[in-house]
Amino acid sequence: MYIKRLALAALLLGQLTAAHAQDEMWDKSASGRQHPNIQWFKEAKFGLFIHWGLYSKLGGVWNNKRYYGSGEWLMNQAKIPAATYAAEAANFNPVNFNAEAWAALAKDAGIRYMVITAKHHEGFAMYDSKVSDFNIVKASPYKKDPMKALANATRKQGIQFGFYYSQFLDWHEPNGGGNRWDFDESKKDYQRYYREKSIPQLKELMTQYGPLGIVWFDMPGGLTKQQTQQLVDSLRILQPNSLFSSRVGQGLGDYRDFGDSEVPPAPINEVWESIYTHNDSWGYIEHDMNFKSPREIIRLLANVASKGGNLMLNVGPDGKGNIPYYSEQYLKATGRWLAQNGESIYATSYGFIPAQPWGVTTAKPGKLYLHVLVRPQDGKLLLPNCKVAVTKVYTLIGKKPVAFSTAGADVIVQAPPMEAQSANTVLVLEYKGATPAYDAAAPVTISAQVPVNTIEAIHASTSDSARVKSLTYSHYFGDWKHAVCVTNMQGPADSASFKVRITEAADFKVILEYACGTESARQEGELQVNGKPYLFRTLRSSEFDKSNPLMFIQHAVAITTVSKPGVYTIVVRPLQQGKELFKLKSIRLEPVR
Ligand code: FHN
Repeated sequence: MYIKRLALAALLLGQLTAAHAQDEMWDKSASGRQHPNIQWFKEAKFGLFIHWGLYSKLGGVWNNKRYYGSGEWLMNQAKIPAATYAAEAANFNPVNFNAEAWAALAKDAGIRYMVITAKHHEGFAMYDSKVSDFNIVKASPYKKDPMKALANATRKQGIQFGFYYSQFLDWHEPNGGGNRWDFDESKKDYQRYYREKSIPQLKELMTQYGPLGIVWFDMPGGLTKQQTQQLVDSLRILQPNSLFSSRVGQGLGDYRDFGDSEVPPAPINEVWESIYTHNDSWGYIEHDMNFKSPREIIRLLANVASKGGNLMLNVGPDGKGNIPYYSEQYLKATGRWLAQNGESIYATSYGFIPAQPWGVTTAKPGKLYLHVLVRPQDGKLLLPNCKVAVTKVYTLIGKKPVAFSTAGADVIVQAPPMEAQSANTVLVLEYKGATPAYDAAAPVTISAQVPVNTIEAIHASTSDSARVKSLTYSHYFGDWKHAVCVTNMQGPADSASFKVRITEAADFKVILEYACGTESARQEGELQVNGKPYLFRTLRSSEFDKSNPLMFIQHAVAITTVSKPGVYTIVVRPLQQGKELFKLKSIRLEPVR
């Protein structure tokens, strides 16, 4: 049977023919055909990404010059000739690599799946490949296959193991994608690259390392949709239970990966994953010390889970095989939080109560988990329009009863005193009856009991040519950021309006958070709160340029007095016809105390 599988796979794979590359958006219908083995992934919620390769040894430095951003792109950033770069393998000897220690760290961190780079764009295989000698066993003094050891150690910890494979970009190969500084792009035969390296290496990885939970493809190219489908179908024969990431390309894959460092602004009914790196680089960079704190990781995980997705957090081990100190410490700290609160993350779906000024929610049948990120001054956690029969509320840790009351369709939970430093305190609300649908059109709650209320652009109703768009830009090279903004507001008819529910009478300082280029600066805009106009003039922050930081300004434009609780409409629009007013990221309301 097994031989037959390989023969059939070879037959299918051999049918790949020349064509143009295009990478279509995720095909929702594809995700509608859920993989029979998808359930473990939906429940896993927290994965560990590892970028480890020859680049790790270089640590973001070449010819005594330091590079910033994606360390795994050093060869490309420094335009290092392939032969010169390949010679570095002779100095790559990760003698400190310890598969059991890495697997134990993943376990301690509460990780449920691990994906490691078997071959990144540099073309260097981190495993014993018979397809190309440019690999850790043949070309480095290490001479061992770390992937074999790590796969075994990881599975021993009960963690799903998978490979990342760059199926198209390969800067070592004349016919691989991406290396335009050594090889003439117009002379490249991508199909030959797929036939001679990419697909044979994928077959090695899928036949020699045991059952793979995931094959994580990246930067697709060089194949048509039909060819990609053929590739997927043929690889499925080798690993029928493995899940393929959507970056296999052409809208295919078993679950959707968002952009790097991107979280969708609201829950979506798909199986999806958000990927972040622990600092600013995927591969190790010795001078990148900007690690996310345990607090940031725990709150990012809660935010991602509250929208129904998985977080796969990346670490970049160095050239000796050491995981960076802060990655180890902060993954362990995250694991300690998960050891006590994991019930509110693992196997949850998004909560039916949208994000509130106090935090976010996740859910299991009959249970709503309240992730309290900001304790209101009066301790009252409003669950607006919470149409369930609440039976009890308690602290997740210690199961201590928590008082709650109902007022109309609202439920108000009286939060107990909390540790001021708590990254995320979880309360559990149990209820009887059906789970209500998530109401994406619910008004945004504004409270005078928290320091700041943020109305994100995703909640805007736009008119005329105004549009809500996700903008991608970068700080360092490859360090992608995403911001959902209201864009293209060029005249009074192009407005963004927001329905908000203000829960107390108070004065609020209104702050517009936007990006504004030179051409848009010094234009007049109008803010309305229930029709009462407040004028402002835009301030210059930065132009929008994907390769540069998009700088947002928090521009306080008004104090507004809310005389009684209720639902209000806030509108922002240009006062005159002109250039785009700005890219509005959020409106912040700070109660004046
Ligand atoms: O180019 C790669 C990059 O090096 C890194 O591997 C990320 C991880 O998601 N993927 C590509 C850029 O999105």
